[in-house]
Amino acid sequence: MELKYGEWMRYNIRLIMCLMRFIKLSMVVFLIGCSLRTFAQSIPIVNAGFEANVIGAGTFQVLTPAGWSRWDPGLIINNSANAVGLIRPDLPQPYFPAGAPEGSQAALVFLAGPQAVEAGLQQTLAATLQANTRYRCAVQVGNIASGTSLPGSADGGNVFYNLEGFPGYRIDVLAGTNVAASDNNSIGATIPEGEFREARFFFDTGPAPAQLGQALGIRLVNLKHPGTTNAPNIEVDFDAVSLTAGSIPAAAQMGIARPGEQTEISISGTTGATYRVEYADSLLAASWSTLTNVPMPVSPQIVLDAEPAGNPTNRFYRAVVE
Ligand SMILES: [Ca+2]
Ligand SMILES: [Ca+2]
Repeated sequence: MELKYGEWMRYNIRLIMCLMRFIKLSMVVFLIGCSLRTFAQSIPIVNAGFEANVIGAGTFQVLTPAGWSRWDPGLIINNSANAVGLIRPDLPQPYFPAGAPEGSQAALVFLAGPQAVEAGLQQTLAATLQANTRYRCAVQVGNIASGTSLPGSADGGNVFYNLEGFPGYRIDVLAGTNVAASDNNSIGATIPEGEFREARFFFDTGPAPAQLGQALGIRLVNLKHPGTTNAPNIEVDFDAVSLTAGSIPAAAQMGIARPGEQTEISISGTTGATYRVEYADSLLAASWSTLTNVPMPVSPQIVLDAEPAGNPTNRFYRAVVE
């Protein structure tokens, strides 16, 4: 299952709770409860930040990072044209001018050979798939920029690489040998050359998932989408891999009152979750504004909204699980 953010919104908007008309303001207020994400516990991942094998400052090395193994269905990794390894962009260099997003190092999957076959890294975790659980996965994905290698790198240094373009990535969460959920390059086109961006997605399990009790796993893939001579689409980099598990939060239950010049909104939800209260002047608004984030140590919680500027005739509220 793959859900992009916009799809989460459509999927999770579940109920319109309340409609009240305030004669004084000629203001119609709607409340909507919806859920997007949940609080959660972190699942241990060995060497999740690729810092365990310390390599020379500013260099890259060809190796299989500790705790990880190769994902190589086409048997193309030869430690030359196609390789996995580490990069340490902690000196001035063109590859990632801002360095690694976590620690000093990131993983690399370099596929410069002619084979149109994916490859990458994977790890089987100690944790197993549970029922009635929301799993959330987040990974920093890097689009390396062209540059010349520093001395001490696997190639000896002073070698120029044309790394323009981006070959695409996929992140799989595994349950046994099955893929439970994936992010198939959803942000690939948005990562600038020389930068990282966080890819994240979630999935829920039902009361009796087919892979119940089987080991979870993470797979980080370079899709090897073909490029051009000028932009050959060679390398994807990964860092800060995380997977969390938590209860599936309930949609917010909302109520409303108008005791004075402020609108009083009550929110009931899952204890431990945080709900983001948003508003808009139209239910069809392209974007909603954040009123406040509401932690839920106990339920319900009350938030206030002052009389809106500009005297709008309608205001809609919704609560989203943060
Ligand atoms: Ca790192
Ligand atoms: Ca690139």
